[in-house]
Amino acid sequence: MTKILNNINSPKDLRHLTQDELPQLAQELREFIINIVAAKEGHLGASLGVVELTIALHYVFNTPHDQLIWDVGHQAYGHKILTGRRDDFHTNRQLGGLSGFPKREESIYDAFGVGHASTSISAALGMALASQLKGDEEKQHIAVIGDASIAGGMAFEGLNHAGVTNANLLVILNDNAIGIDPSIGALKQYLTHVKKGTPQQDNIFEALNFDYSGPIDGHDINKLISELQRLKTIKGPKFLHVITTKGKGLKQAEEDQVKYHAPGKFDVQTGNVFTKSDLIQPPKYQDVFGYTIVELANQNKNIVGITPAMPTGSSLKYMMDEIPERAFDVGIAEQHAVTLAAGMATQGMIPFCNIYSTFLQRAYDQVIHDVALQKLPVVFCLDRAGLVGEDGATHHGVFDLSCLRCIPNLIVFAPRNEMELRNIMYTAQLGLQQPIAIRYPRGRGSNLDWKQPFSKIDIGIGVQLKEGNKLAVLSIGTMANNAEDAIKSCNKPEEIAHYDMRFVKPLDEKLLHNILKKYESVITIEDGTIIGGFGSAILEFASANNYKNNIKILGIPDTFIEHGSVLELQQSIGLDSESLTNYFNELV
Ligand SMILES: Cc1ncc(C[n+]2csc(CCOP(=O)(O)OP(=O)(O)O)c2C)c(N)n1
Repeated sequence: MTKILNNINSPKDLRHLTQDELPQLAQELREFIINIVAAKEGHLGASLGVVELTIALHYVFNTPHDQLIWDVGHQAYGHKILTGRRDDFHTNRQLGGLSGFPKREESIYDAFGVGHASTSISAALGMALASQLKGDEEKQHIAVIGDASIAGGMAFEGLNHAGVTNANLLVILNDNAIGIDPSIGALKQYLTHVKKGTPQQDNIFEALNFDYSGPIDGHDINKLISELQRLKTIKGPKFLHVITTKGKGLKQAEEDQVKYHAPGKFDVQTGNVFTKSDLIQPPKYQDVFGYTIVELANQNKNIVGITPAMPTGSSLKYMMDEIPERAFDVGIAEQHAVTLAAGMATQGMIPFCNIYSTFLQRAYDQVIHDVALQKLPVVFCLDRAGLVGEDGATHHGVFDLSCLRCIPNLIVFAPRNEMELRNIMYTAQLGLQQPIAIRYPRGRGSNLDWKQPFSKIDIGIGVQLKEGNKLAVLSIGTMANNAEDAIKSCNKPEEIAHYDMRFVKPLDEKLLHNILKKYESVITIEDGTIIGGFGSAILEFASANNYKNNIKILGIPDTFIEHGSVLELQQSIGLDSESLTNYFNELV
């Protein structure tokens, strides 16, 4: 039997199908997604859950003229495949291939670039108001947002504004009761009541002036189509509540929704994930954080843990399981997470606020205004710092060092290995009088023997890792490993000294004076932006102290880095150890 999907090269082709053919197409689309994600990795459960919704939306609406915005965008694989990217989809998330998220540059069907949550309503409303200003009353603007993302602050801000406009906006709530981990909060409880048909309060969305309909079964294509057709004729802000199952169509993905959010490679026939043995591998940094906070919190009753919607990803889950009363998942609410931590710190608690580096960007003013300005001792643990690989430009944690370095009162530290992460966490809860940001990368360290007894780290003190007489390499964080490997492979390793400065702020000034007096040539290496980052700090120090050394800064150039493996991306900007070796060889 020829596949319907093979003939769908754009939504136009889709609109030529009869409604009866659509369930078959849904089946094929699911299989297509499963086959490719099984082999190539990526996000799975969210896209499987919206297969019918995706087909119905492109069937009913006149995309790309009508604007379809996916919140977060990790659920948009079906959308990509139906909008002319089927044959390229096997390149998803690879270097030079399709992005794992909607991206305006990639397709005219990707109305808005996404990756971070809770943006879709504001963006769609902006488009709808623009259409109105241009006198276009017919154009449709649709935001599809999940139940976890709609609880994010900006989504509420968008709803609040939309409700007092008559913009042609349709918000579709894709309610599967789960984000990456189960959704949390009073709104989730409310939605659960609505689903059971026992609304205890007035309808929240009606109260905000939306024309509310639902909840409807998001896997019933015919129902979806007739409801979307009806909504298309209604003016003003509309809200459709759709119930779906994350992972729909793959048994394991429905049953273990957390694991199958992004399962890695799996067996298409059985659905089972291929497991890599953890026994012989060093731990992931996130697990070092997770185990260590439990260990510390068991000894120190003032420690609390906070995560905005990433219990599994951050491994705060270990503390949530073991000490639930002191570990908080606050939902996709980075701003709230930071100010909540600030509030707790005023009362003598020691909050460990774990946020992915890229998502901390959402809470920048809270770090400045609510934490640093008041010198509150919040411990920020910033996971996924540096290049994160396949998630790409929306997710690289490369701005943190430069963004945080300019904030008074804030200590900025980057561990070069697992022990350093443990020890700085230990140090941070001993009674710091100011906030600290600890940024560490995605993935595994290199140390099997990481669980050593704690020892205190002196704030603002760097270390010399290797002696040398001609060139000084100053690294920060896990770039120490690249530098170390690079030096070993150099023609004259004995001429290169290596320092792990550890603290971007405060700088180890005594050590820096020694370095700048001894070495004419200095290279700084960081996996953060060159502009304003660690190397900049060294240059500023040298300039302020009238040193005339030859200082070269290696780091992330002034451009957004796309997706690919971390090694490939490092190679593309000369931060891998081989490129570093070549660079060092030219200087010694
Ligand atoms: C600002 C921000 N914080 C955290 C994340 C990480 N994240 C990606 S998807 C996701 C869950 C989204 O769940 P939901 O909105 O219910 O959408 P669904 O997966 O059901 O489509 C989270 C927390 C993010 N992308 N952006």
